[in-house]
Amino acid sequence: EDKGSVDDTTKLWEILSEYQPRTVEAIQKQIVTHIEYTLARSRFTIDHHSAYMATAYSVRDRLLEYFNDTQQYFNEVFPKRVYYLSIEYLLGRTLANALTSLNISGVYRESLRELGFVLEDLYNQEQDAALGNGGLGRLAACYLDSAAALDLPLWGYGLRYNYGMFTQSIIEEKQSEFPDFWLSRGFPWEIERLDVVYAVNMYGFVRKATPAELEDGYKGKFVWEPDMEVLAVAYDLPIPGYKTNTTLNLRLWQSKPSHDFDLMSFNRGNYTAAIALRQECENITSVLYPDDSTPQGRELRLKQQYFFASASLQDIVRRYRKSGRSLLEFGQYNAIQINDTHPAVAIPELMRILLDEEGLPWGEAWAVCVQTFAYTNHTVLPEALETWPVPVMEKLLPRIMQIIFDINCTFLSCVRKRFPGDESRVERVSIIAEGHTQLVRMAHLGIVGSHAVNAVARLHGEIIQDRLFRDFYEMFPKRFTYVTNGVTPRRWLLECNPYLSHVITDTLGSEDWTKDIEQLCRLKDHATSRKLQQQWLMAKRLAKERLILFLKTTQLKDDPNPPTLDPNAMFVVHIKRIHEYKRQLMNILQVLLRYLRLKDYAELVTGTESIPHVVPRVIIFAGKAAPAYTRAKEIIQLIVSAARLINNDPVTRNSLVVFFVADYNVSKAEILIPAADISEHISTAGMEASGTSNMKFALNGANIIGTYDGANIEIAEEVGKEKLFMFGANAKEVEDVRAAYARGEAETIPTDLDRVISFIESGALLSKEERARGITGAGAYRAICDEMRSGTDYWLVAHDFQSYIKAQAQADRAFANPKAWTENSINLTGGMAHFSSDRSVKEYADRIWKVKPCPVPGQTGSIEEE
Ligand code: 8GP
Repeated sequence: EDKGSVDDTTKLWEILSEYQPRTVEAIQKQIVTHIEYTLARSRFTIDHHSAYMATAYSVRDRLLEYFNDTQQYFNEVFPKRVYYLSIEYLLGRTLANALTSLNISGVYRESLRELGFVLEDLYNQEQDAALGNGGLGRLAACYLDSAAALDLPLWGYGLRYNYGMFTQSIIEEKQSEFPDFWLSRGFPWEIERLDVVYAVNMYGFVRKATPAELEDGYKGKFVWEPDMEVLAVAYDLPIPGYKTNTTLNLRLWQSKPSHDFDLMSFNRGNYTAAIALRQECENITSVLYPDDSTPQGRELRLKQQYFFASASLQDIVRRYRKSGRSLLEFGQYNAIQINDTHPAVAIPELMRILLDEEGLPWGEAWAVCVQTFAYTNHTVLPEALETWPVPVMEKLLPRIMQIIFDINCTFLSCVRKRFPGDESRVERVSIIAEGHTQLVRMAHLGIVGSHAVNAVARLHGEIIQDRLFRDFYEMFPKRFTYVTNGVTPRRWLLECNPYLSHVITDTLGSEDWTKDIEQLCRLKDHATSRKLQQQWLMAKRLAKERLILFLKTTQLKDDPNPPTLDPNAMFVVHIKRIHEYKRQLMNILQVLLRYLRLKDYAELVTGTESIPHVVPRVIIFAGKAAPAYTRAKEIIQLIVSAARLINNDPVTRNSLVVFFVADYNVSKAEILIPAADISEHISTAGMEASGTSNMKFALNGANIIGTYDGANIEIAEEVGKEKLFMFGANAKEVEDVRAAYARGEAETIPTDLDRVISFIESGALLSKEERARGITGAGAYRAICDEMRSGTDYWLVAHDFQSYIKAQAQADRAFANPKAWTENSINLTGGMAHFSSDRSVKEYADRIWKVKPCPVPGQTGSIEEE
């Protein structure tokens, strides 16, 4: 390695180990320096965005001080390390988070104030990093935060997509998708590592190694002769630990062509072919989950996954090898967590490296793999149980396919030994599904190649053991476990809800709860205190006012006749991906019933300003539908058109307001969650693996209307189920009901539901434009109405409807008593310690990864300053 030409590095070290001062004056100078030298702006061209960028660069400088120390310390101590491989990271914004972690928000606020900027205004200049889709990606982000706070030697690996999750707009009451080019205004937090580059092989063929090659030092038996080579370039994102010196790394790979497009061919006039190759390489990290409805799209996804797995594994192995330790001990020093099946191809990739590049015998290489890997399943829905056609894999990754066949062969011979004559079992568990086209089952590969397979909540654990992976559970009972998800209390309470955080700190006498979450339990001792209740109500009110302001300046900006938004109303929030199993449909149908009932009631009490004895509600939906998911898009349209009808009805508008907030993302969640009185987690039982927003809401003192599903069950146990509004069929009952439906035993739909469906069928929700086009009746909602009327709807909306209405009515009654409501709310927050991601990550570290914290010793300019 080139160590540079300096002989005496004393001076260099001296300066390097100095931390930049944290006085207001010093920070101001750093910010201004970035304005002038990094951004090349003059004092006449400083706008909010450049002030944000310069501030971000100056904060990044400080992050790098910790980052460098941390990485150096890990290299010296060489602890067992964890690598978290995830195709998604929903990070959200960074500035507030970094300032909170480093404990320097105050001094930055002051520095900026004197420069003429309000820190909070700059927060809004930052675009969300939405390199993910939903729960799985946000969980990965929470786990990074906790791992850093707990001083665990962990790195995340992911992909640096050029386009994040699509931007959602509502046009003519429908979802439209636009590309989310999140990098367009620059991303100041990352470090481009043009020197950390790996070549990833694709296509071509495999042949036996020749005697000459073996003599020459080639260690493997086979040689992969690729037809294409793609380069993976590293981009590092420092992940600061809250109030600790540890700053971890999230390394994201970007694809790049390995030879600049063929100049010769270009000069000969093959312009398109030359550029096409370049494009093909760059496409690999251009979007998250490329459309897989075409064979090319499916191949691109597999390419993306292998690119990700190979670059990460090469990097991990190289780091380990530098220590000079034996590869046989690799699993004692490295744990790799596979977040769902997307990175599962990492298992045969590690085998490839160990066999072909390191020359390990099969048995030893396999033992290393199983010791190293662990796999998390995040859903029982088919999207997490990926399969790849063997011909596609064979063409793209010939050596990997060969290794998978070998893994399967060895595995199946174990199965046959354990269960002689049980060929149907062999067929069920095989990594290769037989059929017209053979398929590689990535979940099976994940289970066979890992020492631990975990679910994300207790019920989900039972379901994967008893149903989804039952045969595997019978073979490897010890491998299966669950770790109930958690959320980081830093982003999801301390940062997003400064009002409530102040009240909590004030009540508990210190801010220790932000790190030692068990402290929150002590809130329960004060739940009946009048003083606390008043402060608690005030905090909720402030959060609601912040949300109202947000709605007024966005959603309602151009509305000539906006509905009045009363902070005393009950705010009900339903935010998550739009999916049939999450049953936003059931909610909007319930809202329409409420509307119809209000109209009935208003007829009886005409002449009054607002309808007496009714708890006014503001109901907010948000979430994105997958672009190809027609039914989910119809549900959005139904919500938006219902909102239009309801919000414009002068009779009900003081008692009921409905919003669909477009383009849901992490930073919108940070405004919505603190303002909620109630949140909806109403999935068909057995379908929501865990849910994590339920935890975020309860942490912010919002109640839950929920089914006996995922983590709702454990939350109910923790806080007492009488404190929540639980309803509906449980997972076992759902199975029984579905079995009855399958036998042809349809249910009669409840009268209330029938009323709502008839209302939709009457054409009440049609827009002016739709009417003008001659559309009548249910219009776009025909299929939804028919399904509801069938009496056999798969998601049990009709079946659960009545008990859902009852739960809603209970909530109305409870909200009418503010004292009891607030006491309950305090107890909810007080009961959430168990759902901190600090607890979850500790469980992973102790039970699955077997790693210990590796706290980085303090330096000057420490975190303690504020
Ligand atoms: C989600 C689950 O739906 C949710 O219940 C759970 O809380 C979360 O993962 C974290 O564990 N699953 C996904 O986001 C998911 O399966 N995404 C698909 C793209 C695979």
